[in-house]
Amino acid sequence: MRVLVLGGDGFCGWPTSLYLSDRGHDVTILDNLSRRNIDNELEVQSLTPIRPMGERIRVWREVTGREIGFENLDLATEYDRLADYLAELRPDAIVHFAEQRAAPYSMRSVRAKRYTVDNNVRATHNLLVALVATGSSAALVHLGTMGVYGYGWSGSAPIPEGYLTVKVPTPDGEIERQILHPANPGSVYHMTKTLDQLMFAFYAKNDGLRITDLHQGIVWGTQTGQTARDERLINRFDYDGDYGTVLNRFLMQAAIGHPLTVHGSGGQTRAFIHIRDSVRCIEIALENPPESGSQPMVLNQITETHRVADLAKMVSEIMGAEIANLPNPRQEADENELKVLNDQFLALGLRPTTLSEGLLEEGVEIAQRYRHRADLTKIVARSVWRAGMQTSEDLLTKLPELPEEH
Ligand code: NAD
Ligand code: USQ
Repeated sequence: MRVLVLGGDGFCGWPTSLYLSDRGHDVTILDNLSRRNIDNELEVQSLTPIRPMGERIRVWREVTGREIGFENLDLATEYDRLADYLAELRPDAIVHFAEQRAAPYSMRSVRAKRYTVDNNVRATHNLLVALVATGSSAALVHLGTMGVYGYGWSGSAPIPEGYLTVKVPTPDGEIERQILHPANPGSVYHMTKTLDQLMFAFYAKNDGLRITDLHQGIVWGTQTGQTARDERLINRFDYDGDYGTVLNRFLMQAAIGHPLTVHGSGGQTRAFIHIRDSVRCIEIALENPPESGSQPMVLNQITETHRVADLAKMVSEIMGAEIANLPNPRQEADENELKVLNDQFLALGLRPTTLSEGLLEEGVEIAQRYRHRADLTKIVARSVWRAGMQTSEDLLTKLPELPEEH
């Protein structure tokens, strides 16, 4: 397949691009490198030394003999270039990762809230209009989030895959309807993903676009079989308070001797998926697109759920790290239950890579290799959901010496 990967320079997009290229697909990346610019703005860098895009692609060619195309293009503001590009390239499939994806970043300032909405909503809408305008029949796979469902809305009832069957009372008795699961976003970022869902429903109905929306859980891990082939292909590892996600942060914190930063009591339960399963899920979704005329296909892209406090305990026991319970900068429930259905991916052949000591240790090893790149002032999360919420001071001022065996 000729596959266009939008946002292919990012944490999920880069390993996906390499995986699809390795599997024989003809891959072109479109990315405006905004994520690298946000690193500059936040004055923090990926813990792993990610290389410039040109070098990444050159090394991939050196290692495999395969070409990956790249175009620096802003989906949100360069509509005409996007439409020209789609008309010229005529992709068979498109994977859309290109959005501002950090919930804390989306809450940190008025500017960041507005940027997140402007960027994400316009990027997705421009893409949908351009597909229609160019008469493209490409299958679109979008990376959505488990966070569109919210946490705890349905108590301990399992979260279905996108749609909910409800009974509607009418004067003639009850009728049964399938509706999009009620949206219950917990941040401006998550809100943009709920808006994406409405746009997908409209363009699938009105224009027959073939859309799959993957409601993905928190992705953890760093390397895939492809990114590990050469150090210059290494994947991004975010650890800062805005972009670092909880399990990778705990692994990095354990690796550098920093206490594990549990927000509140750590009673929040979230869904997780390893990066290696994430790239495989995208391939499965590309191989199984919906028919034109059907509603967007929604798949829950998760393999397991865990409570934050349990993850901290597990990492602490394996690595001997301390646990720090910090004030929670987010407005979220102190604890929630979470059961999620992922039957479609399992039926389509996903073999889940669940959390294991070996994989956790692999994450810690990578973080240890690059611990000298860690900036201790960027670890505590300080973007608050409402003005006046309390955050912690830095927990460490100096990188601790590691014991001999490290
Ligand atoms: P990322 O920030 O590392 O990558 C996103 C990429 O998109 C970046 O390279 C960025 O430069 C690019 N981009 C953003 N706006 C763009 C625009 N207007 N035009 C062109 N390029 C643009 O994020 P990620 O972690 O790789 O996440 C990818 C997608 O998966 C996101 O949509 C995110 O919401 C979703 N997702 C991520 C996770 C996770 O844990 N990382 C979990 C669930 C869902
Ligand atoms: N948390 C801590 N300590 C930390 C970091 C986070 O206790 O050091 C807690 C948070 O308070 C929250 C939970 O861990 O309760 C998850 O936070 P996170 O930053 O790991 O994940 P989240 O903000 O939900 O966002 C990430 C991705 C986003 C994706 C989402 C999937 O950044 O792109 O959409 O995971 S999901 O969580 O399923 O909605």
